Amino acid sequence: MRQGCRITILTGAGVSAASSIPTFRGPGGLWRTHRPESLATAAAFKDDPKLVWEWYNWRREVIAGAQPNPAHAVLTLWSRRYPGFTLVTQNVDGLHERSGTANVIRFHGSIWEVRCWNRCASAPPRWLDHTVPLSPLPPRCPYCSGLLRPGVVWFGESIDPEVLQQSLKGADCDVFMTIGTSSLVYPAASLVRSAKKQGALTVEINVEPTPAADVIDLFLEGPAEQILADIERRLAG
Ligand code: BJW
Ligand code: ZN
Repeated sequence: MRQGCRITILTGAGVSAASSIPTFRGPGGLWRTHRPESLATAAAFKDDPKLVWEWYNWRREVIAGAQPNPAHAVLTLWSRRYPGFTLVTQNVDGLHERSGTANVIRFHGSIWEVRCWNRCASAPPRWLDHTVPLSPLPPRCPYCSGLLRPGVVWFGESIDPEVLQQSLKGADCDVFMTIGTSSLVYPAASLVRSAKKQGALTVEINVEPTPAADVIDLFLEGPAEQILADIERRLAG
């Protein structure tokens, strides 16, 4: 990680775990009796928009009360130090941006954005709404009175083509780190594979191994907030 090194980072829910935001597939990942996988789909929203919004409303409250942790802080330092730095995050919580990280690509959108479910002609494609809690639920489009939906990417939906293109560009780097993600969800999980194919040194930081193991050069086992702080201490010292 010499000066001038092109570093690209992929983050997942594990990076926000130390900010007390539950991961999807770890302890606390279950909401009421529902698995996130069964709520994060357009079909679930169509079926019961109020239920899906209750889940997002709850998560918005948790996130609004959370603070970025030392993992976010180290990545913010690196984003200022390394010219080619790119951070692709699957997280919708906005904690990287709140921590001040430069060059963040939001792969799965933002929980703070809303969109008109009907894509009505009068509404912009998406807009910010920081209201916590949203009430009444489900919230309504101010332009057509139809439903609003969260500005996130659900299963079965495509990644914004420009976001995907920028992320794939980021995979052409010297060091690619995949941090705090289960590596189960595609196409995000393919980025480390693309980086490896293009000759990057691949590093994984996680409390347990993931299916990315076969393309990982260096596995650092432990909490991201501790390991990143440790790497930064060694770089600085
Ligand atoms: C710590 C820690 C600490 C804890 N320190 N670590 C190829 C193969 C198979 C399937 C597919 C494929 N290509 C596409 C698919 C289908 C699907 C998919 O991937 N399915 C698989 C699950 C089987 N993908 C899609 O549908 C995607 N779209 C797409 O491909 O479009 C083209 C297409 C269209 C139509 C049909 C088919 C294809 C879209 C995926 C969208 C995912 N959306 C969500 C919800 C976002 C909104 C919201 O937040 O509500 O994104 S699902 C959820 O999973 C969320 C997350 O960003 C994502 C990843 O989760 P993440 O971050 O990995 O969290 P966890 O909880 O799983 O893991 C946490 C990790 O942290 C663990 O490893 C812990 O050990 C670790 N950890 N504490 C370090 N302190
Ligand atoms: Zn509308």
